[in-house]
Formats: sequence, structure tokens, C-alpha cells
Amino acid sequence: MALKNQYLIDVLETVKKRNAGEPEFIQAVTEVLESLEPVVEKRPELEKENIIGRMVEPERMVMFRVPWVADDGSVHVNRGFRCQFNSAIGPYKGGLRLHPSVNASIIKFLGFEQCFKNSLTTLPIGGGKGGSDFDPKGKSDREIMRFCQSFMTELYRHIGPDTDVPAGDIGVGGREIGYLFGQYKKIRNEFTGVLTGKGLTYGGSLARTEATGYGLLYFTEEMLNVMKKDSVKDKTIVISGSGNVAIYATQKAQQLGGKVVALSDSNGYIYDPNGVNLDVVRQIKEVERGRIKEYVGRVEGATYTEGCKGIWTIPCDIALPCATQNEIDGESAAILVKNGVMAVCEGANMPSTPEAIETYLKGGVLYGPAKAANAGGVATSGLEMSQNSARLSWTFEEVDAKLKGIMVNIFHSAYNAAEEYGFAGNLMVGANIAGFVKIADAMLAQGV
Ligand code: NDP
Ligand code: 2IT
Repeated sequence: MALKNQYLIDVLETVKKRNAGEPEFIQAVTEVLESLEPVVEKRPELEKENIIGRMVEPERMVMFRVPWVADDGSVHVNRGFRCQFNSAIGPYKGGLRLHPSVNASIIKFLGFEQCFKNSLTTLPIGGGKGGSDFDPKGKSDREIMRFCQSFMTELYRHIGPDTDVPAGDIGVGGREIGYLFGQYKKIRNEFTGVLTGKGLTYGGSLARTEATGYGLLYFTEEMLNVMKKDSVKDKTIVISGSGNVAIYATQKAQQLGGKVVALSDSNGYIYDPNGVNLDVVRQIKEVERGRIKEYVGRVEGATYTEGCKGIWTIPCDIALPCATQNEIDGESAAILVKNGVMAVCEGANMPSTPEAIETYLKGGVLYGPAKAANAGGVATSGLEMSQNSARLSWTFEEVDAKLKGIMVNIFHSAYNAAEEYGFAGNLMVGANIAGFVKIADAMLAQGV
């Protein structure tokens, strides 16, 4: 889909020039600008006030040194980031990623997408993202703690419960949030909801751990109900990754009667034709922090294959990428379509390349884009913020019911916006537009 609107062409040119060498960021911006063409054509004030030009530039990007001492006494330095992308509709909100691949491009693409995702939730949260190129794999608990303390020793001056509220993402779960929170509290002498995904004994919300995976399935179920008069029940499902999102996507898929036959990590994938045994996966991943290949030694009939891309060659009705960006390319998408996949819903952020998305759309596959489909995590983070502000806590059932309501509503917002702007059935265009409009209106109201 090539841009025709001159204003959008100019904005994209500037983005490419200003962010040369940042392919993921340019990829994320290009997709959104292509979707926004009909809105910009319809609303001339967006160009007059240069809303899009302002939206593609983060409000603030901080980059900092994170020095830490390993158990053997050696001294290491990593690079930390926090990208505060847009605060038009609320304090910056978004996760922290710890992975060796982290760089400015990845943090900016995640921060940019987060703005639209957070807007779709209807909660008052702006967009941001952060992280570091620190590799948590193979590190001891003490090393993780010292790294998190050092990271927060700089980050604390940029965040706050009404300014910027980080949470987890790849490599950041309950353990890391605990260390980060502890350090923030020490430095500021304040007990506040400055992070979400906290433990239940110190302000965390029930159902936040499960929220992204559960939300993904609530979205998928609604999409199948409305667009195919069908459901997750009895479907064969392939899920990539075996971290937080993949595990709770598997749990909810199984509760809805689906059969999850494969999971992966960055080394390879397991295939279990009988349906994966989630208790075994959770023991390996959550308790032992082990590798997914250990599954085959514990469950009869399962096989392991090296290399993570091969997971998309397994025939399935529903594919749920829940690992990382660009994990499904055009070639993998073509195999999924050839094998008769009915729906692809994204638990990970930007897991499909532009070629993959084009392949789904041409192949008539239902496509649930990340910004909409994985918004359940941050939505529940928003609910955690509400509970912290009110100094109370809701039951699991209350939070889960709100999460479900939000995901069903997000599906309909995207579905309706797509229809309104002449792209009926295209949830990517619909989600981008629906997320955009609220932020744009807030920016217009607040002046330049
Ligand atoms: P985890 O760290 O819990 O798990 C990540 C999983 O993805 C692991 O199985 C990991 O394998 C795999 N993975 C990570 N990087 C790569 C890579 N470069 N190539 C192949 N596999 C990889 O993270 P989450 O489950 O929290 O996050 C998964 C995805 O979901 C991410 O894209 C994240 O941005 C997105 N997301 C997360 C939300 C949340 O609330 N946590 C909310 C919304 C989206 P390995 O162990 O080998 O590295
Ligand atoms: O990508 C995401 O939405 C997240 N990692 C969750 C962010 C959050 O603030 O809960």
C-alpha cells in the first residue's frame, strides 16, 4: 500500500531521514501512516496543526549508562533507555524490555505502537517504552537484582505515578519489577504505584500476570464470533514463545476448548500432537527458568526441533505469535496460508513483517493486529493504577471481567473504524485509526 497523500509522504520522508538506521521504528511508523490516509483526507485540521508530524517524534528519549557488578567481581556496562512518546491522553505507560537486541530503534517502535494501543483501551494512559541491552539469560538472582537497582538509580528521576509508569515486557517479570520497585522506594522514600505488574503483597493487581495472554484469547474469540460465526473451541492452535504471554494464552485457549500443539523459544520449538501439558511448561519456564526443549524429556509423544521459524510450518487453524518482532516473514505467512490457517492474532508486538501482513490479507485470513490483540496487558496495568490510586484491590473475577469487556470493546472499535473509513474487515487499519483519533483530538485541544 503506497502513500498518496502528500502531507503523509513528507512526514514519512522526514522520519526516514531523522531516524536513518532504525528499521523497526520506520516499519512501525510506515504502517500507521498508511492506515491514516483516509482520516487525514477527511480532516484537514490534522495537516494544518501538523498532528502527524508531532506524533512521530517522541516527546522525550533518555539514554543512560547502567554499570553493574557480576558475582565474580567483574564490572559491566549496559545501555538503558526510556522513550516517553506521547502524554496527550495520560501519563506515559509501557513496559521495560531486557534483551541483548534492545537498541533505540526497538524502544522507539515499541513506544510508538504503545500510544495507539493504550488509546484503544479507553483508559487514560499515554505511551512509552524502555529497557536495556542487558541479557538476563544465565545471570544469577543477585546479578539481576544489582542490574535492576542500577537501572532504577537513573530511571527514577524520569518516572512517577503521574508522569510515567513502566511495567514488564521481554525479560522483565515479577522478580525484576520487585527489585525495580524496591530501589525506587528507597531513593524517593515514597510508596506509590510507579510500576505495574507488582507482586500481590505490595500493590499488584490480581490477573495482571495472566492479562496479556487472556486478553489475546478474548479478542480472538470475539473476532471469530463476529467475523466467522465461529469460536476457539476445537481449533488447533500454534503459539510461539514460552514466556509470560505464551503461557497464559495457552491457558485461556485450553479453557475455551482449543488445542495448543506447539510452543517455542529462541532456540527451537516443541510439537505435542496431544495438546501441550501446561503444568509441565510452567514448571520448566516459571519455576526452573529452563528451556522449552526440556519438555520432550517429560512428556511422551512430543518432539523438539532446533530453530524457531519452523514452528510456522505446523498446520493449524489459529496462529498466535507471542515471542518477538518480525518473527513471521512473508515466507512463513505463505506456509500458514497454504496450510489453511483461519486466523492470526498477535500477542507479541509487531511479530509480522509487512510482507506477512499482506499475505494474510490477500489470503483471506482474519488478522488481529498487536496494538489491539495484545492490549490486555497494559489495560490491566491501567486497572492496577486505578486500584493503587484508590488504595483498594479488586478480586480476580472483577479484574478479569473488566479485561474481557475492554478486549471485546477494542475489537468492535477496530472493526467499526475499519468499516467507517472504507476498509471493512481490515482490523489493522481499523485499530490504527481508532487508536489515533483519541490522541489526535487530545493534541488538538491542548495546542501546539
Ligand atoms: P518473556 O520474556 O516472558 O518471554 C519471551 C519469549 O519470547 C521467550 O520464550 C523468548 O525465548 C522468546 N523470544 C524473545 N526474543 C526472541 C527472539 N529474538 N527470537 C525468538 N524468540 C524470542 O516476554 P513476554 O511473554 O512478556 O513477551 C512476549 C511478547 O509479547 C513480546 O513481543 C512483548 O513485547 C509482547 N507483549 C508483552 C506484554 C506483557 O504484558 N508482558 C504485553 C503486550 C505485548 P528465549 O527464552 O529463548 O529468549
Ligand atoms: O507491550 C506492552 O503492552 C507491555 N509490555 C505491557 C505494558 C504495560 O505497561 O503493562
